[in-house]
Amino acid sequence: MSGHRIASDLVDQWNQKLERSHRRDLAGVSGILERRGISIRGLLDSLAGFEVAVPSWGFGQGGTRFGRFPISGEPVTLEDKLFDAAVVNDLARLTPRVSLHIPWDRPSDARAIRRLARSLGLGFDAMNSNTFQDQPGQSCSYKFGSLSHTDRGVRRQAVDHNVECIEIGRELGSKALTVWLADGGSFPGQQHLRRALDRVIGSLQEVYSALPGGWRLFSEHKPFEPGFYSTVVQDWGTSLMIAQALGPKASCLVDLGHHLPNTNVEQVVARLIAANRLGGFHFNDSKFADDDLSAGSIRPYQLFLVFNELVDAAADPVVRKARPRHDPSFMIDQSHNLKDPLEDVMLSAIEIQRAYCKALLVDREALAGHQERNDVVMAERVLKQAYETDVSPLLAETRLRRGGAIDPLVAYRRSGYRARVARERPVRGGSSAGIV
Ligand SMILES: [Mn+2]
Repeated sequence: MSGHRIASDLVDQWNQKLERSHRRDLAGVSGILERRGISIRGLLDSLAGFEVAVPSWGFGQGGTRFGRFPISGEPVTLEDKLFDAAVVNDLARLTPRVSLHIPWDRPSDARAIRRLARSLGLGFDAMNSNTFQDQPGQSCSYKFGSLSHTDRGVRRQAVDHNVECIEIGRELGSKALTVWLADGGSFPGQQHLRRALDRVIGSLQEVYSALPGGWRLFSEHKPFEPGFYSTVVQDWGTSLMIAQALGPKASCLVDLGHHLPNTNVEQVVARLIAANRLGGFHFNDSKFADDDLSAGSIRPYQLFLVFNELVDAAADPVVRKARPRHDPSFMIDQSHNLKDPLEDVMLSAIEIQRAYCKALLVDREALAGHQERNDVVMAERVLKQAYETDVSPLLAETRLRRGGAIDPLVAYRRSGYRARVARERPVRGGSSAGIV
């Protein structure tokens, strides 16, 4: 276990060097926004309440199915991952919760892990089950499915695993379970399309009945891979059918990369809000399919438009009155071969916060008026004006007020953290990190 943190007095020293230019930049954007009638104080208050959860599996170097190129100092244990998560949160002050994956992160002593996390200023977000890989010693194989399997024994094993994830999560203080299934087929005729879904719903009803009070179950869809012909939970429509069949504690999780090319993801989000079943997000970005690239790296405008729907819904009295309460969870789910994972998670969280901040700048009254009058150009201009505003100084100010770094990337690199943990953590093998 590598118990390093970045000393707060070092962060203060680096902040002092940057503070004068930061103040000038903040005054610049504040002037622009005040002329538009936007309250800087209100904006900073909204930003202060915004958080994103980080994935425990995002701190190791990811891979593709062709290979993995480990970097030095990768976390080996769950404790290592928590220390890495603490560094990200200490610098960016945006990611105080970690989303765990079972069995990759099964704690040997859940109470000790919870204590360690608390001492690092961290808590736990949704638990993620795994029935897409066979684990050593398990009696049944998931080769032909898990919760949808034709064999009752396989379904039983997959249900028991999900219930175990809930039990571990309860000990850690988590409040949600995310279920993503690799179940599906690669050839026509392999699977009865309707019965496969019936079996998934039946199995999930058993998992649902094991949810403690205050817990939520997120159903995550994905159009293809590993099944290349039919996936059982392939889109938001099927995911919504599942959530509605289960009950009010079940809702849909939107992984931004889990859509076919050119899908209007912000409209999917709007539909799930309308059905009052938007449970949360897995943020990432993609060019072609489920590429798991850094959030905001390929389609930042799409990310902004997703947040535009969320900010709009948060202010809508109809949505506010809905029960269960509209309160989506924000989580990062990404990994790849090239970047330092710690830097990638930190910068991605900031890109997500940036999209949220820009969505807060949208003049909703003006937009509604242009929509009513069918003034296409002016309506688009309202969105573009918000999107094109450089909000970086506002994000830096939010970090600074919470005790973080004005420039977290430079602070991280100057800290020498990666080199320090590289000396202490053994090099991991080349196996795939596994990304869902
Ligand atoms: Mn995901």
